[in-house]
Amino acid sequence: MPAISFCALCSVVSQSAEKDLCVTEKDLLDRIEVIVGDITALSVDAVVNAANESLLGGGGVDGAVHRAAGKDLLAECRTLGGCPTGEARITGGYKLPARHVIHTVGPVWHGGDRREEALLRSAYRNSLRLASENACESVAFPAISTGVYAYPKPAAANVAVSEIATFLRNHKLPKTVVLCAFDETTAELYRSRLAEVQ
Ligand code: AR6
Repeated sequence: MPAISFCALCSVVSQSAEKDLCVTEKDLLDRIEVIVGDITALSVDAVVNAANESLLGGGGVDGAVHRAAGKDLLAECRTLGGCPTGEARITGGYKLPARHVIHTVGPVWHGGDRREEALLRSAYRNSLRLASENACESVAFPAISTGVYAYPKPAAANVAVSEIATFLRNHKLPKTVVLCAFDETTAELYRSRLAEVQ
């Protein structure tokens, strides 16, 4: 008979003393995957695009997503009328292997006193909500705001992992979230943040 303890994350009584986590928290960590690569190559139900408020394309991930999806993506984006920072919109994936693109707009980093963290949290949360509402079982995120928008990578990794974990605790969908880093440094930040909750 295993010792009864409290889960270190959610405080639910756990029957398993292993790593002091309850069964639910172990399942949760199995649902988050870290990879290094190009998000446009992923066969997931939805890829998240780090867009700007116009939703009409740009550089970085946004440029790569539009190039790979083809001009029909831009045509659908034109019908959306933009997207405020912290919100998200969903479109088809067109020539991408992904069925959908979830376009979200992260904050530009101004030093941290212009609600940047709240806006980045909201970008992750609203993207996950759209994925869930559209029956997406798998969704992949780039490191939103950490390129042109200059959000510090360690702080952004904390926001990503904590918002995704909170959402998955309360929702069955998406079943899997892929954190798609473009560089090993970012992947290592995700892994160490995830290890803290293990
Ligand atoms: N796959 C995965 N990650 C990528 C890829 C890729 N193909 N390309 C870049 N990254 P950024 P932001 C990483 O600048 O900071 C655009 O012009 C990159 O290394 O794409 O949110 C939009 O139109 C970085 O870690 O997005 C906006 O104007 C991360 O993705 C603005 O940039 C995000 O970098 C948005 O800036």
